Amino acid sequence: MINKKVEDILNAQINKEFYSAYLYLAMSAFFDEIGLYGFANWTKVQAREEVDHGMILFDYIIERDGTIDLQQINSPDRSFENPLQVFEKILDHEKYVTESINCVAYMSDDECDLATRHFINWYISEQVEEEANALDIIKKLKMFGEDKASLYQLDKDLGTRTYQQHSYKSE
Ligand code: OFO
Repeated sequence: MINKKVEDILNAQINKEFYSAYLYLAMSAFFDEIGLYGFANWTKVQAREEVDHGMILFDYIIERDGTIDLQQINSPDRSFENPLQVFEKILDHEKYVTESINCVAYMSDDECDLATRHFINWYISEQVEEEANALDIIKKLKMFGEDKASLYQLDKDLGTRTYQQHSYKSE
């Protein structure tokens, strides 16, 4: 049986992961509208990964004999202007999610829930990767400036990203 405070913070995290999926889908639609189909692909694949993040939490709560509490998902930000601004928003959002995951870790420690403390390590590592990915693309976009040929090449590169289902137990 899972501790109530830990259960609550995990349920709140499910909501944040599904919000992340909404946010990336909104970004994907924006990129599609402006004809950057590789960027649209990259953000759509990321949206699917975010759903996996939510589902892994969902399965974990059930495995611990907890209660699922699905909360309302807010509409995502849609004030997008250009690729650099979108990826700066992504980095800010992922930093926020990292803080949120850290709070789950702190809560697990406070409540002496070592199973959740162990479980959440996977998310801590995942957040390092998510922030690094966003930062990498920001650096490239800043380096290219107004160079359309480089943007075109990056769009092609981001178009090669493929979805692979994330699964906590298999990793
Ligand atoms: Fe689920 O990591 Fe991004 O938001």
